Amino acid sequence: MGILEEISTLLQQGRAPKVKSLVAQAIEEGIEPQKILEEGLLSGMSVVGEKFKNDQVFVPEVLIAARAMNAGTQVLKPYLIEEGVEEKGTVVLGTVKGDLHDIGKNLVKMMMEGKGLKVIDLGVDVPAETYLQAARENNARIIACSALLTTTMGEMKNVVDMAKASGLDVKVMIGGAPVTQDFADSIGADCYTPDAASAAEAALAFCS
Ligand code: B1M
Repeated sequence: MGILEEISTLLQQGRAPKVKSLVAQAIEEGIEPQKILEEGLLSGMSVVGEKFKNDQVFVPEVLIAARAMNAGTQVLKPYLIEEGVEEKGTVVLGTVKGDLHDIGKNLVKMMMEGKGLKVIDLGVDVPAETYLQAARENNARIIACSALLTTTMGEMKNVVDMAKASGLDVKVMIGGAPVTQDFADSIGADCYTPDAASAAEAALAFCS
């Protein structure tokens, strides 16, 4: 079994310390950090997601896998972000109200910081008004919303509507597994991106 496949398997088993050390080993072996993220960590997490959907694993197993995912991304973090880049703008980021998923959001944060953007991380379960208040207080150019549940995506419309009504010069970016370009268009969001790396690119473009 190759090292990336091994990382994926160990992540599915929730073996955080082992995932951490294998990610470090993969870096030492010269494997691209982005490849380790996609073909090791994210690939393992997607198997867990499928099993979760089919009732083959349950919340505790998913949480343990999520912990292993976080252990791996912490090792990757310094390699995914460019050092010494000057600050290019401020982004207010969070997972929308009612939604506690934060792994994707944390990846978005990591990638945005890697592009030299300052990220105010509001965490999870963030009401629309909190995004707006934080954007105002921090003079942010962007509000970035993540949602993983079809039941919480609707909160993004509240953020867009409040941002428009506020008169602030702020763009609203959205993303997360159930979110699509069509949905973004339907609620009038300024930008949808399918993954963390393209979210960071788009945010930088808005700030430039
Ligand atoms: Co939940 N969960 N979960 N869960 N969970 C999903 C999302 C689900 C698809 C599983 C399934 O059924 N297959 C399903 C949603 C179904 C739906 O809405 N249609 C689901 C459900 C139902 C639930 C609960 C309701 C389960 C229950 O309690 N019965 C519950 C809800 C809790 C709540 O939020 N109120 C719940 C709970 C949990 C855990 C707490 C156990 C755990 C979260 C732990 C944590 O986040 N700290 C969890 C997990 C881990 C998952 C799965 C397995 C993995 C999600 C993940 O982290 N993926 C997930 C299944 C799946 O997605 N396949 C599932 C890895 C992550 C990197 O991907 O977040 O999509 P993702 O981010 C991607 C892109 O989407 C994008 O960038 C990343 C890639 O680069 N992206 C953005 C994300 N945000 C972005 C923002 C952007 C741009 C791109 O711009 C701003």
